[in-house]
Amino acid sequence: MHVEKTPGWLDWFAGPSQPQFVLPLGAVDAHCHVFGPANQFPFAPERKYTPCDASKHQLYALRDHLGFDKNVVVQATCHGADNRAMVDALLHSGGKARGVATVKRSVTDGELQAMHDAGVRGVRFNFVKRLVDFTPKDELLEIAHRIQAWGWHVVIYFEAVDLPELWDFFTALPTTVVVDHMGRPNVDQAVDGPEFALFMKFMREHDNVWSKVTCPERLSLTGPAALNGQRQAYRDVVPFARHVVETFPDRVLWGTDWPHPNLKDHMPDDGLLVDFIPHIAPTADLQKRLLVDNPTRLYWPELLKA
Ligand code: 0GY
Repeated sequence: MHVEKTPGWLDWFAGPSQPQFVLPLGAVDAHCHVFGPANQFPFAPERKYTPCDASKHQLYALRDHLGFDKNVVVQATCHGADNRAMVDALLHSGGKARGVATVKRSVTDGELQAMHDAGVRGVRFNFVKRLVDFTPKDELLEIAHRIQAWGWHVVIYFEAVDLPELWDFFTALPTTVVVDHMGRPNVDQAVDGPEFALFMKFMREHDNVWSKVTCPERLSLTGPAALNGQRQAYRDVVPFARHVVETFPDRVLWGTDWPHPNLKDHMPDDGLLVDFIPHIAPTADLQKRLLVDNPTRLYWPELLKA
């Protein structure tokens, strides 16, 4: 079956460079996706975009190339609440991938248990209007209370401008809450300006809230241009991500966001993205917490008990 990609869709970067930054042993790419392949796992009818295929084999080849040990595969909106592609990726990872699902109120306990057995450890609530249709908050709250029984957490995706309106809902969530991409700050504003200050307050006042310090390629206005030939791209995002890492070193995660859905201007070289890490986590201790300790605590806690 051939599916037509969204016009202008950028395919992921083939042949990423070798990062200069050597990832610590046990590093986790804690935000990435699989798309299809569409002939095996069709995209959801209600999707807002149709991507290129991005298979589990390609994801795991990237993991090995970059030097990651494990992945957290997050359900992408093009698959709706049909989690089969993501679960299939987990089942073929040899225990090296955990997942975050999208579910509806109608999900059964048996389905949740099967996903748990496959390695799912969270659900994602998406509030980015270009990506999903609205789901009533009472439905989401009901889901959040149900998945607590499995020890799962909630991943939330929203844009900075919407945080004030969503604040009461987010702070009522009973689980650990992981924010995608720092709540998408506008990086032309000051790090200590009112918008990002609200995000920092959100984390400061709620110690169940974590943040992925991900997606400089999505947030940057300066883009991937290197500085003086250095492998330092997306420089305008550094102060935001570094502030979060240094303030909340035990509640941050990092991921590639491969295969980078919906980028319009450029497709990042994933090797260059890895070289962003030491700029936002400048010490070996911060790097180990960000890349190893925190994701292990959230997704593979059994390894810590061993
Ligand atoms: C991301 C960001 C985006 C897309 C999705 O599930 C998705 O479709 O998350 C986006 O378009 O900003 O985290 O991959």
